[in-house]
Amino acid sequence: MADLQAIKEAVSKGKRKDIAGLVQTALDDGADPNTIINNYMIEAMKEVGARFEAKKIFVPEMMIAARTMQTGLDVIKPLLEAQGSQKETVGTVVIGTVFGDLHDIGKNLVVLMLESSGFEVFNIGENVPPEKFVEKAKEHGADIVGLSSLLTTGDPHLKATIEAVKASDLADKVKVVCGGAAVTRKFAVDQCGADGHATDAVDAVKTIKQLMG
Ligand code: B1M
Repeated sequence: MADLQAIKEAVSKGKRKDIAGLVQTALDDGADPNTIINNYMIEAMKEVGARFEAKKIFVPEMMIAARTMQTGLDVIKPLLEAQGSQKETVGTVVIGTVFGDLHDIGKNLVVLMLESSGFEVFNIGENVPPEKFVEKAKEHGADIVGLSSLLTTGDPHLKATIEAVKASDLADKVKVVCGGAAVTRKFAVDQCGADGHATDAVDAVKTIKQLMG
């Protein structure tokens, strides 16, 4: 019987050696990959964030938890990728984490969900300056530019990136979608002029499909 709570605890406590086995056992027992990610791994990271905020843990522990989650996701990834492999490309997305921000787990989950929904995705990494988003969107003929931002200090960079896309000759062709724990719809869409905002990876797929018409 799958012990999903043990997966949550392993991520939360950074038990990296245990996580792959626990996730594989859960999958073998028929657990749904999305449930494992959304209800257990992401919840564990929320706990980690709360403990960090309360100064009960520090950056190294947060890093170990992140690596543990990544190791668990690596076990699930082939399953999600297989879901998307037969579909035709429904659109092209260039996605990155904004300048100054090194958080990548949420963005990588969005990438995984988009790919498994038939999108061609170019993941341009973390700490990405505005001009690189524009350059890569042109290079890959993107329909969508996706911005991920986890730090409130990223707000000016998010704004600058949206402005850079809107000021370029991509403005008519490309829609900008933002997400990440630090980003609100009010800020991204109402104040900065983004075309869409998504709260999680599933919502990102839904929002992007809606914007593509
Ligand atoms: Co960081 N960190 N961190 N951290 N970290 C947060 C974000 C924080 C909220 C923790 C806290 O204080 N509670 C806080 C930010 C506070 C703020 O700005 N308001 C914080 C801080 C302060 C910092 C440092 C400044 C700490 C320091 O050095 N003193 C530092 C900054 C480094 C930098 O980026 N320059 C830092 C560093 C790190 C680590 C490197 C140790 C590590 C990241 C490792 C990595 O990513 N490879 C880390 C971690 C792990 C976290 C927490 C604990 C977890 C983040 C995570 O991976 N969540 C985080 C606390 C939290 O978020 N509760 C925290 C799981 C992931 C699946 O969720 O990323 O939210 P998330 O993605 C979701 C949605 O947001 C959405 O979909 C995803 C899937 O559902 N989404 C999108 C994300 N991008 C999207 C794009 C879209 C649509 C949806 O469209 C394009």
